[in-house]
Amino acid sequence: MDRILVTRSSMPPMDEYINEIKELWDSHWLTNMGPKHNEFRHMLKEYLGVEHIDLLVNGHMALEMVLQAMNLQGEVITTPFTFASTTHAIVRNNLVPVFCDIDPVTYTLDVEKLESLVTDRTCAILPVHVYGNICNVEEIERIARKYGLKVIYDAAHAFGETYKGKGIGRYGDASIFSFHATKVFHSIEGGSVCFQDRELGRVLWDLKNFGIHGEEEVAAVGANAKMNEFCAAMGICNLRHIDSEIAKRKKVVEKYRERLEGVEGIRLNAVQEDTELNYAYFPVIFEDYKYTRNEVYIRLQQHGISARKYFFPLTNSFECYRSYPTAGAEKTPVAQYLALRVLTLPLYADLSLEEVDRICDIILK
Ligand code: T4K
Repeated sequence: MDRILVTRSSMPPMDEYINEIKELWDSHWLTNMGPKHNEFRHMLKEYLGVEHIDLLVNGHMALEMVLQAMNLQGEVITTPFTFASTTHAIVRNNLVPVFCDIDPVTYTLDVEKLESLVTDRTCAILPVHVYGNICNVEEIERIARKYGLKVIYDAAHAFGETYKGKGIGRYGDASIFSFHATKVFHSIEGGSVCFQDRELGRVLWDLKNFGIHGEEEVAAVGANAKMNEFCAAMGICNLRHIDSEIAKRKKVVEKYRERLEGVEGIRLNAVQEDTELNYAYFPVIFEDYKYTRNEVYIRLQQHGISARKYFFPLTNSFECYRSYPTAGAEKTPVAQYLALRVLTLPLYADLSLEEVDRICDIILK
């Protein structure tokens, strides 16, 4: 039997991609904001229902560069229950991460604990819509306004989601999406920043392309974080199929829920109101279940099934963050509790319902 991995990249029909990249052979134009890049950007703007969007080489650089573009200094309040990228982006901008605990139901920043972490050094809040669970955007906005803080959402998991009928990329000062191969929607590698302020967009554009304004003019100290034409072409193809991919994922999630909902000791992701989901991940919390999370993980491995401990360890327990005052998993007990008990089960559009049954049989046996 084939191994089942935690996810599998969606592939558009090969002919479609070949058709798309044939133009690249004809034109010899491969990168530097070519026609595919621009077409993809317009398509995304429409699909995501955002005001402004720019494309970057990946989700991480989108986050790192938007923080840089904001020219922030001081402390950034963030969650440790995330992929390494979120915290790294803060630190690589010479900013200090201040770790806030998470909400036990949504696993996103606990807004009850957020305000007490604001100091006169705080410059921004960087929450994560983890697993596609929407943060408490209203309360985060209220606190940010009260203290004059920027809000940058790591929406790497929340592509295409809406909250109260509004594209999720429209909340905060900026939101980043990841289009990595493992995501609900991908462009092989890729990412984007959605933002409200045109001026921020101009600075970001400089940062991603060496600050070049013309053949003889370099106006800013930029780097290179451009999306190439092959990635943009993949994004264009995948975007044509995104709705049916999400619909297929929904069926997989419904099957998991049917099998696992109500089982003693197993907690599933809470259903949020006013939210249109993308079914990015299927996290399961094993608390007082007859087997521990690690036992389930190993048992699944023995059957050729690779579930993942997203997100364990917490980023505030990484060796490289030891010296930060708020580091230490014990300081964020809810996040620590969940990180020790969570397993994200395999989920992708082509995962068959029979395979979901097999995974659930192994877990429940
Ligand atoms: N913020 C958050 C909250 C994030 O989760 C991420 C990325 C970022 C920011 C940064 O965005 P990017 O710079 O990556 O655009 C994966 C992804 O590499 C990473 O993008 C993602 N988060 C993270 C949660 O998961 P790994 O180390 O678990 O990936 P890997 O190589 O073990 O792949 C997982 C499974 O995916 C494989 O078992 C099989 C499947 N797969 C993988 C690849 C590479 C495919 O089917 N096709 C592929 O090409 O990090």
